[in-house]
Amino acid sequence: MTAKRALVTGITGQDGLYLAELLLAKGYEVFGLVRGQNNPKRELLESLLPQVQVLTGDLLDLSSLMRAFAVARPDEVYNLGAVSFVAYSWENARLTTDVTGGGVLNMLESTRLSQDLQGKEIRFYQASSSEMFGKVQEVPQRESTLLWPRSPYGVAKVYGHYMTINYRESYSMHASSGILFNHESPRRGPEFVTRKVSQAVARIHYGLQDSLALGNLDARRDWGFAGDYVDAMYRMLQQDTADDYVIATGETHSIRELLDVAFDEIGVTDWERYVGVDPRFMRPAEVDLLIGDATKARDDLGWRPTVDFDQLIRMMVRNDLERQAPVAARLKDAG
Ligand code: NDP
Ligand code: GDR
Repeated sequence: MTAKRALVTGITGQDGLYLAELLLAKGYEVFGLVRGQNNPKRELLESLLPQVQVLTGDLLDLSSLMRAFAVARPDEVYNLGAVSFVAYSWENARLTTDVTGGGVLNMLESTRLSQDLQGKEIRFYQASSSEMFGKVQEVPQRESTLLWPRSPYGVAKVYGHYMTINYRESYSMHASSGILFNHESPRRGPEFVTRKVSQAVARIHYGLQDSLALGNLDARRDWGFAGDYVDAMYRMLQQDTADDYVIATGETHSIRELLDVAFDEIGVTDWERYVGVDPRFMRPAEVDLLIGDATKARDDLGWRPTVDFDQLIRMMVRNDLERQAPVAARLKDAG
């Protein structure tokens, strides 16, 4: 049997790397879209996963996407590329709208046209987000919960989500949307709160930094492990029928609880002496409470999370302790 072919956008991001590993392990030929003429993350991708075939392209550039589809001739497409940092989306609202929202349309249209050209079905996955729920309308949030986004990022994701549904309904495409709640890992970008905390805790442990400035400590999120969540993406595209699924742990925790666990890993119980609140990290509008109901994914996809909040945060702190150890050793040697 010939290997299935997958095209992944956002392959240099946290989820892209985990998904590429999963697909390669399943025997897929994986093609990854990388943007920019000199993207430093390309090197990292190529050293980590040399089997991935890199294609250059940008979600803003339909011609580059059509070219990537012509080369990859994919059976499955995972659209993970996005401007994904919510705080940044207020300062770069147009760019976020174009990439995170408009990029989905470019990908759907490329999929539709390539499907006609290739004469075979192409299954499509859209990386939708719990940020679409925004202002709390229902607890826990499920597929039918009213969407009320609270950031330019959230609004752009709603556009992509409905466009995916629209292509499914208009053209009978196998287009699924995963409404994923926050998921983290040692590969999480340091701008996101879990990694910002795990990195700072490790540096505080080694005396490399003595304080940590954060924003809203009362926000609550449903945090899971990225490795589990990419498996849900894959499972969605193996279904006979495309659909939308909430992917979440069903547990919610505050930033304060995150700090409790992260500092506990280095034996510190009074983290208040290190942590300060800085208004620069407060958002113009906040999503106060996210907690997801993934019953549909459990029943239809057989998916469930394998890593809980405590394990996840400790995994991240331990990884940052390892990463910071050589820095601390160099500093000690120097003086
Ligand atoms: P990351 O921020 O780690 O990765 C984003 C990826 O998008 C990077 O590979 C980035 O490339 C790429 N990208 C950005 N702009 C463009 C562009 N113009 N053209 C092509 N590619 C582009 O995100 P995650 O891996 O965490 O998330 C993956 C997807 O899932 C995103 O769409 C995100 O919005 C969504 N999501 C994430 C959740 C989470 O908790 N992680 C939850 C719900 C949804 P480069 O490396 O060059 O910057
Ligand atoms: P989020 O993740 O906005 O939920 O989006 P992030 O980790 O940035 O924020 C989570 C919560 O923590 C609060 N917070 C801080 N956040 C950051 N980044 N830095 C701080 O200093 C800080 N202090 C408090 C935030 O206000 C917020 O309430 C992530 C992204 O991966 C999106 O792409 C994805 O769609 C959603 O998760 C689901």
